[in-house]
Amino acid sequence: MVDDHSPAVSRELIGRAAAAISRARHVCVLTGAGISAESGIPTFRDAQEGIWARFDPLDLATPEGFERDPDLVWQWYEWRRDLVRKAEPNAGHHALATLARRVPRLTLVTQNVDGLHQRAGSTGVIEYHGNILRDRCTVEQVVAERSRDAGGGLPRCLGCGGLLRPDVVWFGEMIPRGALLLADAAAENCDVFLSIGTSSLVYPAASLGEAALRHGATVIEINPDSTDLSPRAHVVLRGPSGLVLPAVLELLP
Ligand code: BJW
Repeated sequence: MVDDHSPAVSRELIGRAAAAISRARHVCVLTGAGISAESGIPTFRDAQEGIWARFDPLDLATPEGFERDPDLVWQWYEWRRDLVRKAEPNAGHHALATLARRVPRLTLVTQNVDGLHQRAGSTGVIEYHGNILRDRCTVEQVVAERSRDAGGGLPRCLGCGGLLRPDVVWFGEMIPRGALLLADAAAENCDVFLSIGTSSLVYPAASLGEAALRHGATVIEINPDSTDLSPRAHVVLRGPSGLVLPAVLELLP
């Protein structure tokens, strides 16, 4: 099946990945924007479309960008929220939800803010960079509801009237403490670490694969392109996760 669409991924490599997973007591999975690409959500390194083509998403996803032009940043987030609401989980998300039932323990850490893993049936997902569908009050620093009388202006907090922002982690901001600790522990204690659809450029998420390597895990990468992690991974499956993950599942005993 994968061979039809993705000749670079041999059955032998898929078999090696499946064999490592079938022996594992604890599988830790880190996903990035690439796993949602097949659901129609652009990655951060994809060329942006339409009016967003002029902007670098990595500039918009910063506290400085929001301070400079909150209206622009909100427009970008509203556009992405709309994409996320209309998107459906793809075969890669579904395969990971199934995989969790086929191994003794699976920890799923996602850098994605789209909630598609949960919608595919994954539970206990560690949202490392937050969730785009939630708002946070910039004054109270808590998840907040929107005031209804914003009058077409920027969204305001129902409780205190403060400016709202998306409840996500921008560059220069700390990862939520609980997510950081749980993800570190999983990376350090797993037997198999799966890095899926991430460029492995953004830290501290990118350090999870490095921690897994240091602690002796078998590291498997699924990505159509090469990343900084690729030369150190034990198995590299060069293909789209929506094709590769179901093929790995098929070969599990
Ligand atoms: C497919 C596919 C298919 C395509 N199938 N695959 C050195 C050490 C430590 C930290 C730093 C450091 N230098 C700088 C830093 C700080 C910074 C950082 O890492 N910068 C780098 C650019 C160098 N990190 C931070 O600021 C983090 N916080 C932090 O470090 O706190 C401590 C601190 C505080 C104060 C000062 C200093 C330190 C926070 C990072 C927050 C990142 N936030 C974003 C936005 C989230 C909200 C939103 O969505 O709007 O998170 S940016 C963006 O990057 C987003 C992503 O989650 C993240 C990672 O991107 P990802 O998922 O890898 O996507 P892409 O687009 O990069 O790659 C997609 C991949 O998919 C590609 O490889 C494709 O090939 C592949 N693909 N189709 C499978 N079908």
